[in-house]
Amino acid sequence: MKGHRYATVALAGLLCLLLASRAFSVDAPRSGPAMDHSQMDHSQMDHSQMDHSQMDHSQMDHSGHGGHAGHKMTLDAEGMVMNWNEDTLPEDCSAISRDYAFEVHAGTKYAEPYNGTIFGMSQHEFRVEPCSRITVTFINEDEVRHQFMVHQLPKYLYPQGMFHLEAAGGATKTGTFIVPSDNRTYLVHCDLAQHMEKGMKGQLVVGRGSVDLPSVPGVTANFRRDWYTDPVVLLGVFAGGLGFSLIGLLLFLWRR
Ligand SMILES: [Cu+2]
Repeated sequence: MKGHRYATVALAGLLCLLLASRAFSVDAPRSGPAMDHSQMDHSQMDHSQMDHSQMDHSQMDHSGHGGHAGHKMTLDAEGMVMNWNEDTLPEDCSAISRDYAFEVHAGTKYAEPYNGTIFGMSQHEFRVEPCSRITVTFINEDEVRHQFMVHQLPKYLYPQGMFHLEAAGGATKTGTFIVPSDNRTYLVHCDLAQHMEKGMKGQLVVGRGSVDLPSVPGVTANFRRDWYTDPVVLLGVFAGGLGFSLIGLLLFLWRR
């Protein structure tokens, strides 16, 4: 009876070892200062507010580009651009450091290099300097609708912390936004059902970035790599796993 329990301990230990060894096999992170887990909190991404029915016309700024920051949106049959910002600086920036223009193609064709994905983008990682201005031209080569959505930008500048392009099948949408000064990694994704899970996921790395997001096709492994990037944690898991395995195994053999 007892032997059973010890065997379980040994098994748990082996499992830890397996996890640790898997972490070792993944290439080392490029940069990883503080692990900002708060940033990973998906519950903060309130998609309930994204309900299209809620995008009533009263919220739309029909004054075009002349309006104040945020609440800016254009919507037509081809798609939409929401919260574009080409001239209002984030509070922590004194000037625009640099201008970037990314041409992002979306479609099933771009998923081909990545196992287990159906949708993809022509690039899944975007590296920019802090306080830079980014113009994205989003070209949808599929027949279904796709989105290019950036999350957790400052809310005083971008309502819901979001910059959002949406292109109908075959359509192209262009929009511009300015990132703040902190080193941070932002989630880029398509929010249509199952599209992110099926490959439409990317990361926007500002400066040195903060964490690598998991499961970004061609960029990060399919698990929370940031859990394992701290060598102390890694060694702890490894040592713990080894210890549990040995103790469990010894007790199991001894009690038999
Ligand atoms: Cu999509």
